[in-house]
Amino acid sequence: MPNRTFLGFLSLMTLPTTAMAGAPWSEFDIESDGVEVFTITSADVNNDGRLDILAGTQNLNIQIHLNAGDGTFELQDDVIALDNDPMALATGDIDGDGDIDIAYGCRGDAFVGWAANNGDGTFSARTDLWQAASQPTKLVLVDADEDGDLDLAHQTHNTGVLAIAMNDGSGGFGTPTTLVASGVKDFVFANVGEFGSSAPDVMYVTTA
Ligand SMILES: [Ca+2]
Ligand SMILES: [Ca+2]
Ligand SMILES: [Ca+2]
Ligand SMILES: [Ca+2]
Repeated sequence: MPNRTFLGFLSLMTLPTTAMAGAPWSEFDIESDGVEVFTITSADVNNDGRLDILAGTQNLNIQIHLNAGDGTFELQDDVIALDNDPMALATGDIDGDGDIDIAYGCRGDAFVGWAANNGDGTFSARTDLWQAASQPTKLVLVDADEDGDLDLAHQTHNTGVLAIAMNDGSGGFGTPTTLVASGVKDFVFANVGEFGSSAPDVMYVTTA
């Protein structure tokens, strides 16, 4: 049976088997170099069939921990150099060439952008797309208009803006359309009803 995994602060915990649901989780250190990590996600960036770990860290950096398949990870530092600290990451094939690209949102300048995967887990120079109303705290790649490419939604800290920009199919994005102007705390895309189309709907929560 596959292990269920839980990712914490650059650590990994795994429940040995699903039959041992009451057993304690085992914890493994992945990286502890003292660099603050703001956000993590996982995706197979080098296309070897194993999920790698991506971390947005202080020092304007996105790190990738390549999964060796034996419970160890190989750090790739400064994979994407930024001008501000990345606070949100999202992964998906943004340019439609079959490999996993990375979208980021930074504090400070509040830029949202992305970088293209060269196919082997190395990345070409980043492209800053737009400046959000304030620091982005969540990014989601979703084909919102059902044209076959991943569109990019963001939510901002404090101001609580929810906005989305449509992909031209090759990673070019227009100006984001504001869906909710303020107060958004979280959101998710899912097709919860046939309101005239099969496209994903967006659900969100706001402050009172
Ligand atoms: Ca991999
Ligand atoms: Ca790609
Ligand atoms: Ca590529
Ligand atoms: Ca689309």
